Amino acid sequence: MQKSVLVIGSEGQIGTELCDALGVQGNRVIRADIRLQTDEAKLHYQLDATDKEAIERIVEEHDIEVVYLMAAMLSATAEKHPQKAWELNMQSLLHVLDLAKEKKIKKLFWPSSIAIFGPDTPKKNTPQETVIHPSTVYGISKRAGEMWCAYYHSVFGVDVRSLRYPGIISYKTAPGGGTTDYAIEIFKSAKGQGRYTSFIEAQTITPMIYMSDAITATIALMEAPVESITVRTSYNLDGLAVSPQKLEEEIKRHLPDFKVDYATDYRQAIAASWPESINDELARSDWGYTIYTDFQRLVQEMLTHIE
Ligand code: AKB
Repeated sequence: MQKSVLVIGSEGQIGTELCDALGVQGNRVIRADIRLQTDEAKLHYQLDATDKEAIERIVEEHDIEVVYLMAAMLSATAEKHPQKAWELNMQSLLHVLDLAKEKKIKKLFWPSSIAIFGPDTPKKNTPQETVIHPSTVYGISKRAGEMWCAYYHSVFGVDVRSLRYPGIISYKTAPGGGTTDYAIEIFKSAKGQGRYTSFIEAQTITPMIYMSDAITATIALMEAPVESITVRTSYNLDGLAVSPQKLEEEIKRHLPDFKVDYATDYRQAIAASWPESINDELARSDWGYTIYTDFQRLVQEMLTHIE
């Protein structure tokens, strides 16, 4: 059945591809973003995600059932603008949680991140419940958001669902301000200049997934029957173990002259504070999380499509 869904942050890295996928599924997709959309064929609003009344107007005008709140300030930028990051990441979430509490929407998706984990979290096969002491502003906001989601679910019965996304690698829309962005820049440089300067150390591993797997997981979670959702903070999701060195080696199989130089900066400490691999048993057993794109295929796809 056709649903009206609102995607806030529709012009961002995940938002653009999520809107397309939701549209293909037959939903009526309303896009909202602080950035303007130039394609007039798309139903789009310019929206500040911290403006509750503006969100509410769109929800009422279009009889929105489901909201995907994808607007956020990511880890690297948030370290530069802590106050702004906190305001955007928290206010926007509390607004949509309140709309769900007031029964103006039925269901809500909100992304968390592996950034909720900190340097003292077990690095490998990180459990769903473990030591969670984030060391970044972004991580703190995501962990606080998870707790708000669990609170609104248990106290007000809000159907809010969430994933702890690993780094997401994609070619359609560039990410902005994340630490894992290097894993996209590297492909652009490989195809452009044949050389890349990495701000992350060669052997620092973080879990990452290809965009199509992130979108499939998001939609699977949102379509799962309510009784199968056992995690109301946010689900752990593992990814492929990616490092600059591994990317360099695999890209070289396609472009033998490619070379990576290293000039690390403050983002190295952020990446090093995150796990290398994640235990995602619950995501797999509750609603069937699967990674379809392996590392070799991901690299091949990125080199084929990135401009
Ligand atoms: C970032 O690098 O900030 C994001 C994330 C891991 O949540 N991609």
